[in-house]
Amino acid sequence: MRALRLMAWQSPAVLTDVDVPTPGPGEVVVQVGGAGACHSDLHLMHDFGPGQLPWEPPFTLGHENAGWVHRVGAHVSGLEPGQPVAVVGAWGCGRCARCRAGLETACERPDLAPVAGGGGGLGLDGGMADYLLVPAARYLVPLPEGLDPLHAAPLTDAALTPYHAVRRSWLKLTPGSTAVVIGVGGLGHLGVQVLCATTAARVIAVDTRESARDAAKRSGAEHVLAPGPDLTAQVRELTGGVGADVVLDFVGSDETLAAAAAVVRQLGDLTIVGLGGGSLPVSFFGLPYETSVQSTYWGNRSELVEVLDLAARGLVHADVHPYSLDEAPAAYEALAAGAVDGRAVVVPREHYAP
Ligand code: FEH
Ligand code: ZN
Ligand code: ZN
Repeated sequence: MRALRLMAWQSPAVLTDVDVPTPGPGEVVVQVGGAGACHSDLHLMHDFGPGQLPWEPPFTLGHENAGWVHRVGAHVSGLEPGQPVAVVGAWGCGRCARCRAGLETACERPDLAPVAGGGGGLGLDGGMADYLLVPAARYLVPLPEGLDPLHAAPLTDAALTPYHAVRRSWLKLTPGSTAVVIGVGGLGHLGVQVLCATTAARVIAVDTRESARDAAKRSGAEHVLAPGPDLTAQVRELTGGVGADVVLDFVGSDETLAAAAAVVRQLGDLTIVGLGGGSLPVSFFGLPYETSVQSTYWGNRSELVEVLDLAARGLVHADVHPYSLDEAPAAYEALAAGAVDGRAVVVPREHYAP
């Protein structure tokens, strides 16, 4: 089968042929119907080096996947060939205290997991291929009626990550509150939708690109702003001088984190979602009183079930731009050039083929 593989750090992914996987006991082979192209993959190709992550290339990219059950291994029940499924991305050990609580993104026994701190497309072969080997049936969630793998794939990361981040701040996103979304790209546009679908907050979206600000408006943002020297004053004017209760930085650069710190309200949450590599000095008087600065990482199976429900009801909808598997390198080139509004999704096949 064809696969887009990261052969070495700081090298572009290459399309090549590999064996079709066969499921062992407890495993499932998924026929891929959608594999989202994530900015994190660009970091894998261009920024990270040996030893920086707990796993090493070569592996097939694609950690945002959906498709159809193709073959199940011994002892697997409840899944049938042809059944449309979303793939839970973070593959923990399933046995430690965190995994037993359903928090596999925080697995504390990486030595027992299929891959330490990763999953398909993050250290193990992912979904940028015709088939994906999933090590356990619990990493699959049947799709609700009316949702196809092409539109479900982005929900497993680009929607799940913001959903998990917003969910952690739900108590602060009350009527009268304001949320600021910095960066309206693949995750940010869905972050706006998640805020509008699950909270009473007014949403202000910030992006350099007019097309992204338009996408934010379509997604429900009440105000859209361009970053710049007036941003802090504009946000403060829109919030009666107090700032935003929750700021979600989907870029994570020095500049965007500084902008986030300048607009967050006392008692607010400043959540770092993007992997931009930026940092933010945190000190008692350097931020408004009782501001919580936090990172956030992906989301878990139970949250994915909730996100899929939102999508099935039309409350969240990924703007997808499909690419064939042969066009996958071009998808990442467009992503790197900032030319993708919504989410680029690689589609190895459009329908299930037994
Ligand atoms: C990928 C690799 C490392 C950290 C975070 C990520 C996200 O893209 C997963 O959602
Ligand atoms: Zn990702
Ligand atoms: Zn674990």
